[in-house]
Amino acid sequence: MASRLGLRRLEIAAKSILHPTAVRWQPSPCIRCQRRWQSISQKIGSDRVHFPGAVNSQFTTQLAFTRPADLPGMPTYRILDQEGRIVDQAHAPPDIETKELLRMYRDMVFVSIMDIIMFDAQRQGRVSFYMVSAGEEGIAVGSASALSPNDPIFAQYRETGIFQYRGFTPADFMAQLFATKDDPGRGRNMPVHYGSAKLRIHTISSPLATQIPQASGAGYAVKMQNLRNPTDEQRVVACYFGEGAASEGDFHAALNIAATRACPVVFICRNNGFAISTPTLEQYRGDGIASRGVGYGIDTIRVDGNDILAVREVTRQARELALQDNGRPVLIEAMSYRVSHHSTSDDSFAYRAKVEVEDWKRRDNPITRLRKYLQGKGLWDDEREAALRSDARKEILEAYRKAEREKHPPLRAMMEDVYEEMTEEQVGQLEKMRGLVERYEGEYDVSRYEEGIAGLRLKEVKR
Ligand SMILES: Cc1ncc(C[n+]2csc(CCOP(=O)(O)OP(=O)(O)O)c2C)c(N)n1
Ligand SMILES: [Mg+2]
Repeated sequence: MASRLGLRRLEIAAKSILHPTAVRWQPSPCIRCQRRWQSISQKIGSDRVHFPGAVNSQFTTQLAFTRPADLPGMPTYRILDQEGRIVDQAHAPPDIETKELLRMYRDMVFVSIMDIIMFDAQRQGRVSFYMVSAGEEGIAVGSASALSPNDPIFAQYRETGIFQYRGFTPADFMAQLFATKDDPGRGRNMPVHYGSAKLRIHTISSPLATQIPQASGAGYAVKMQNLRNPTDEQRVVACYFGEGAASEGDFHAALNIAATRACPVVFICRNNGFAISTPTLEQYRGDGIASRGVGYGIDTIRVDGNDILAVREVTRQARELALQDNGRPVLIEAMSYRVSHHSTSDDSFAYRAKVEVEDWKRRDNPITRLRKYLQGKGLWDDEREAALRSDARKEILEAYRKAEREKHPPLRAMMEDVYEEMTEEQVGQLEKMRGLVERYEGEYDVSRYEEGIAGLRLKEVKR
């Protein structure tokens, strides 16, 4: 209770900066407490008692368990069918400029081509690891296109399309994948763990669900900023995760705190049917991840993740909703199918049939769906397709070849940035390492690191 009152005080403080005369901190109870106190006075003969823990529950004499199997599944919103046609002719499709439609298409194609090239690069031993987002490009690109470029993003690892849409260049991707001196993470992360302060995308974390409570916290900070600076652009936080990550405790804590503190966070779950080799049937028994949002009192929608127009429209409206009433969370569950192996370390045909994958590839794919839509509108043809693919390939390979020749950051970078200044222990370890490399010259190839052996020298260390 003490911390809740503390947070409430903070909210009021932010409001009082905004409207100095209108809001003053008073030790009055928070809205939830008021509601609870009001609930004590009940009308005699009422058909419900406002229990503080369930304020709108009617009395019944029917003893019946609520059985999930009897409830209808949450519907899946879509605009386009698998042939790229508008499903409901009575509703005009969202008004999206041609330039934007083509940008979304190009970005999806770009990511899919980079995925093929880099998957092969791993197989050739040129990068240590890679993860593709085949079949899920529409979720990343479509949702990113509906956010403001200033909305902070927390992502998992299969949302390369977000980086592409926000302006990551082929050189940026390659710097991270090849751990070059130009990687802002200074080569200290596994490939595909991109991050960009400039593009407001927090660095990807390997431990699942790390980013979800972080997003709720950032959502609270953004809420305060929105309240304090009402004439500035009002922002939301976007948070992506897989349905597998939603099995982590962090997911539940994050959604609950975002709901109770009314944080403007758009949670976007990619439900692609698998957490590595575990199919969704073995991951949960409820109605997907969407049903959990409702459980936490969060406005929720399920969308066809292979329909980029639907993903974009749902995200656009979720963003608007998230900014209502000084902020509130929204959950989107985007349905798709993980066409690829989980990563380069996985062989998915050990646990699923090849024919199932081939079927999904052929039957439904966000790229072909949008392509058909564009062709139907006369905005795309085979010639443009060939040019796009060839240009993207050229651009990626050029950046790839350049990054492959680039040096890694100096070896001391592995110790830097942990603390503002290196600790004595770190300095000692650095010296020890230099001693080893000098002693066993020939065993360690340090030529691929900037400054070579000098990169381990103490005089270079910022202290
Ligand atoms: C805390 C934690 N547990 C386990 C893992 C190993 N792991 C990496 S990815 C993954 C599957 C995640 O599935 P999902 O969230 O559905 O994302 P998808 O790979 O399907 O995109 C697992 C279990 C991990 N990285 N972190
Ligand atoms: Mg998954």
